[in-house]
Amino acid sequence: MSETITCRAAIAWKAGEPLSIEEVQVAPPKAGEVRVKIVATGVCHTDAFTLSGDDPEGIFPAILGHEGGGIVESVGEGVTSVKVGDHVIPLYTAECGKCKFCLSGKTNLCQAVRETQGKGLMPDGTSRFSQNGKPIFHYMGCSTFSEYTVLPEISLAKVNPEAPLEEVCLLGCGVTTGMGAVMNTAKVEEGATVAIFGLGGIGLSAVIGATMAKASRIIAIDINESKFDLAKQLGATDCINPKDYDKPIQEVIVELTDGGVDYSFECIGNVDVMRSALECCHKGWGESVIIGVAGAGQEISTRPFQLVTGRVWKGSAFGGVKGRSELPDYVERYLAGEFKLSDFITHTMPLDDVNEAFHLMHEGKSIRTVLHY
Ligand code: NAD
Ligand code: AHE
Ligand code: ZN
Ligand code: ZN
Repeated sequence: MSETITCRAAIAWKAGEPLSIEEVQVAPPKAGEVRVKIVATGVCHTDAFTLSGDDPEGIFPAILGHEGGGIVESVGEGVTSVKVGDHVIPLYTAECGKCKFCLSGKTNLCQAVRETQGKGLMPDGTSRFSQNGKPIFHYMGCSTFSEYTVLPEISLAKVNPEAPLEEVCLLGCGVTTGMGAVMNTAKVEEGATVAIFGLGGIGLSAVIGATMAKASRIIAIDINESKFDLAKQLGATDCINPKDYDKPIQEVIVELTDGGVDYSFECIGNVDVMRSALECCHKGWGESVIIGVAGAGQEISTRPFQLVTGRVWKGSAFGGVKGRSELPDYVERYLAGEFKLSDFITHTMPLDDVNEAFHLMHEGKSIRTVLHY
């Protein structure tokens, strides 16, 4: 049986306050659990969203971070699918293979540990994190802003150890989400027209997905034009800044595309843009996928006629990807050179500088910052 580890972690004590790097205690993994030494983690906009206080599930004090890569340090009783030394990617969407959701074959949203995860706790209803005896909450079941973290076995994807964790950590959220939304959720087909709203880590990954799907036109939309170069490099055919027009962006796109796009993706978390993304879709068949996460109390709206006349509104979590059975193959495809991750890593820094990573994100200066431990 392993011992409690004291290590450094970034603690979110309160909504809206900077994280604080402090020592925490990480208890040994219980039955069915695994303790992981985090090697690197990306910083996703969802971390900032929860820290802002807008997340209805936000709970403090907590250790944020959910886009990590690490190495198994110890395993609890009964754990069989991973062993000490394995390289793993933490999953905020577990895959138990047994629950109604897993068995349905229709969704990646395994619910086996979702309820306790949403309360910042492990499946037994307690936390493995504490500081001088006072519990600190987990976050999205991952808490990768800590040198060590504990996850349920079913929340770990075992990946090829040849893959650099400093890069494939991005497959723990952003890149898989964007690519998966295009390929699994929308199932964009060759020749289709696509509009992607928001060119952060998620939107640019959706551009990669659309390029791989051989979409004929990939319209990339952002109010920050510094994102356009990389979008074009990844395959965007048109880059549009809504601020350049004096009419709604959906009208601009409908005109550009002879009636609207076949597929659109909202990768921002702005409910007004979600409406634009739906309404820029082609009558009769256009599908819009919401990926962005909107704050507590916010709601989407459109004229029901938009749906009556054949447009479809969908959402996608983690790109519809089943983490344990499908994520290892994303790592293999990355290793085979099918797509690059280094393009996304605009900044790397130690965990100590996590607040700078948030600052760069809010300033629109980063795509992804990767924190090293
Ligand atoms: P990001 O901050 O890196 O990128 C957001 C981009 O949107 C920026 O380039 C910004 O300039 C642009 N933008 C902001 N307002 C805009 C507007 N009005 N019109 C056009 N562009 C605008 O964020 P990210 O990490 O790429 O995450 C994007 C969203 O996806 C967030 O809401 C995040 O919480 C969510 N997300 C969802 C999932 C999921 O599984 N559904 C997974 C990861 C992230
Ligand atoms: N807690 C929020 C919702 C947050 C949310 O939608 N999370 C996405 C992943 S974002 C990753 O960067 C997700 O997968 N949701 C599905 C799930 O089960 O959480 C709220 O509104 O309560
Ligand atoms: Zn994320
Ligand atoms: Zn399940």
